[in-house]
Amino acid sequence: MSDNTFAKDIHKGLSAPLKYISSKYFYDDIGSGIFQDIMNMPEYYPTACEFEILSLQGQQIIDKLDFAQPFNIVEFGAGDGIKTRQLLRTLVESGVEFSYVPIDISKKAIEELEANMLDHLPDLQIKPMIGNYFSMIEELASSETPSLFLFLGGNIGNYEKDEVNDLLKSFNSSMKPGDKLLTGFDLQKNPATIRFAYDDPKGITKAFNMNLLHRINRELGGNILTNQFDFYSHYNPMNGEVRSYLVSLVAQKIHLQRMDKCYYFEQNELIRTELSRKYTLKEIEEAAKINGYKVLEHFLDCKHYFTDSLWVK
Ligand code: AVI
Repeated sequence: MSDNTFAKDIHKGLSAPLKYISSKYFYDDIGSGIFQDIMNMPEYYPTACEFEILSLQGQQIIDKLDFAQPFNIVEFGAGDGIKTRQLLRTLVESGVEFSYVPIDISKKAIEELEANMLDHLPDLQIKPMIGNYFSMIEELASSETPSLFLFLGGNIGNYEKDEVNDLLKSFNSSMKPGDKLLTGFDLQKNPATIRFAYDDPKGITKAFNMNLLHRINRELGGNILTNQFDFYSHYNPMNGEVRSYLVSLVAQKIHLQRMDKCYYFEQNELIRTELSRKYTLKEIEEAAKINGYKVLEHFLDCKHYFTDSLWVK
């Protein structure tokens, strides 16, 4: 992603009547480090839940695939790959013939992932692809080899409803009949559990959000006084949405040197930063149906907090 896209998106978001910054901008090097800290927090349960599913139910997931060998396991946005590694280990140890194809836009992320996977699983066949999901998935669709696509980590929760449908439809249009999709969905549960996961007592999630302002200062020559902003996050159990915001504590003007532009804030004005939607199993089944998939099975953790849901085209 070029700096120019960042500058344009920030300008657009801070000029909108309801200001926003896309959550994709959380993940610069510093933000990715803070996200690792979030995944290690006791309050942030999704990581441990999905780790449990992929460690303990790998064999059941594989049995459900019903693929001729060899096949591909294609992963969108693999991150550090620790959870995926649990599933891959089960496959390697049972002598299944498959290739692991992680896709990421960042060359650095892919190279690190490849080295790390091979450190732990030296017999793994890994064929990394650098680029955007859709062009890569089309390339894979032209081969005869069946594929399981992985979209893990609950990342789907960060998309608005219409974006979710667009994404699932685009995946579907590039999949072959019989290809499978395994998607991680965080489930609705006791609202207090969700609230703590997104507003932790140590302020790590706050730092994750504040890094957006630091990033604007670093990359766009901003003069933002970050202590003039606070973080606010809210879970609405009526619709399953966690919405996160930055709040301007005072009426203020910020200047971004890179674009030579000023942006004005009223006291208590919000910047929307993130949606983290929590699903019910019924909503997941509806999403599968309207986007051209059949649900094969929901693989749940023991607390029923999270599911990796396996669908077939
Ligand atoms: C990456 N994504 C699934 C995380 C989530 O739970 O929405 C990002 C996150 N935001 C705050 N904490 C974690």
